[in-house]
Amino acid sequence: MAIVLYDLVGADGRRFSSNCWRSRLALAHKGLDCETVPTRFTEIGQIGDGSFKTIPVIEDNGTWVGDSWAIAEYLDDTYSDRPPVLAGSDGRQHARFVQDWSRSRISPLVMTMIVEDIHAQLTPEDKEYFHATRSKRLGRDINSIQEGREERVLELRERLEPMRRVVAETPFLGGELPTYADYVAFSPFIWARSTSPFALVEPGDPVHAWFHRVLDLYDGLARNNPGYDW
Ligand SMILES: N[C@@H](CCC(=O)N[C@@H](CS)C(=O)NCC(=O)O)C(=O)O
Repeated sequence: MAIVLYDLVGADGRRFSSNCWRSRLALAHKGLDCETVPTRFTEIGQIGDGSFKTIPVIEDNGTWVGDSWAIAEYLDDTYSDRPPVLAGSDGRQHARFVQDWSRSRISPLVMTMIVEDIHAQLTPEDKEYFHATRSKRLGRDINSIQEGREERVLELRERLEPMRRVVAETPFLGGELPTYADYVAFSPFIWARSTSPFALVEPGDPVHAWFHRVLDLYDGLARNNPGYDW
């Protein structure tokens, strides 16, 4: 039976959640069948027993797991006969470092470059919800936050230097083959590509080439999602 993944969607069905894409790629990495349930922000509270505040959430034959990291651990523990996505304890530590680096140094900066573009992709109910929650979270109205992104993207590209040096040498952060570390680092990029024409990286940058390698994985699973080609 396919594993069910509750996946965040925009008004036209595009999948744009950085967190959900990590789990979607982890499932593909392990060759596990996955059935996605398109879910809007305002529908998350209706999932399962109603206790989930965020997605991704998976349901696997009656077992419910929320939180992308917990899902990756659950998949490796439960399907240890398949390729490990976290790749053992070293892989786990590596992915943990990349996740915390990306969450503290990359995603918050990317948010300031695409928050209005995300809002534009939502249904009316989700627009209202997103505007209220993100303006509160960011401490000001989201409608002015993107200004100056042309300058801030230079700062972002500077912050990418540690991973740029690795993917200039090996195809993936995981080495010759991708691991969860790649899916974590990829998540803010697919978030942006799915919602915004504003290019975070440009051709010629090793990070851009790596991004396109991950877009092509699993028969172009992420590339086939509606988005902007940069
Ligand atoms: N720690 C969670 C965070 C998940 C998360 O924040 N997901 C967002 C979608 S990208 C969400 O569900 N937000 C609900 C909301 O803002 O109400 C994970 O890694 O899965």
